[in-house]
Amino acid sequence: MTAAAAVPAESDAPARVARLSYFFPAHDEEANLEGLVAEALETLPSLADTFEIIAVDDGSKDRTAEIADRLAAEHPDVVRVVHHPVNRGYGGALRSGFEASRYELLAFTDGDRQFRVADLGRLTARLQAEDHPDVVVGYRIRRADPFVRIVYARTYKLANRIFFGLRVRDVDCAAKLFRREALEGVRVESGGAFLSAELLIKIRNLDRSVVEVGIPHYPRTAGSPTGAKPSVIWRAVKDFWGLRLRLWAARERTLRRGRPILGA
Ligand SMILES: Nc1nc2c(ncn2[C@@H]2O[C@H](COP(=O)(O)OP(=O)(O)O)[C@@H](O)[C@H]2O)c(=O)[nH]1
Ligand SMILES: [Mg+2]
Repeated sequence: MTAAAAVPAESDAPARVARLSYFFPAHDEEANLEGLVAEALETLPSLADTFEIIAVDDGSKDRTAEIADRLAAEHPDVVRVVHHPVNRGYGGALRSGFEASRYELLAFTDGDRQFRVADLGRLTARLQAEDHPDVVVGYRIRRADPFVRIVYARTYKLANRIFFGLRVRDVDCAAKLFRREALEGVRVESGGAFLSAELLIKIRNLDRSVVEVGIPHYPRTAGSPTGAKPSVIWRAVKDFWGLRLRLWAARERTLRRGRPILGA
């Protein structure tokens, strides 16, 4: 989606960065949380000189909140938790992750262990390639989800392309890396799953460069997926059309709506 066509998708630039905030949304992820934080604690020292791990507990009803608080108490310098007393939705959880992040580079994955933390190295390496992109987004090399999800995803991708001109291979791939400057001045409105697309649409509108890198994806082995619940899809459809119609009606005003993604 940028003028980066001449640059190879994978990069052999060094993956190590100075300071990285890594966050993930967790909604009823008691079976994944501890393992994911352990994986991050083991991996991130080889990817960043300084890092923080932020779990966003989005009104979980299982033991996610309690486990997250314990992990933060055990690793006070590096593990932090944001709690939402009431569930806000995927986009709301990502927003809290962005707002809580303190470092110059911000990365997230999902909290369900469908990505390996070590694979964020593919994103950090690409960020440090010669063309110096502002944002690196993953695309799932072989998506490990049921067929029906792949059909939904294709339709969604096409709709984003037609109605927003968004040309990314995998809009919803939950492995993304941002330079803080790339997020400055970006305001978002969605609280649901449309946030990932909205963010890319708005970043692109500011002419910041977004490049893509392939990333392995694994089946969920614990907990249950909720990404294709009718309520989640309905909310994304409403947010999608809400943004599209408002952009047609009053483009500049619409771009000023919403909250700054980095917080007020
Ligand atoms: N914030 C938030 N996150 C959620 C919600 N439902 C799921 N998640 C998280 O979003 C990530 C992806 O969810 P998942 O159900 O695996 O969706 P899928 O991979 O699209 O099927 C996981 O980290 C979940 O914990 C929700 O209602 N709110
Ligand atoms: Mg998942």
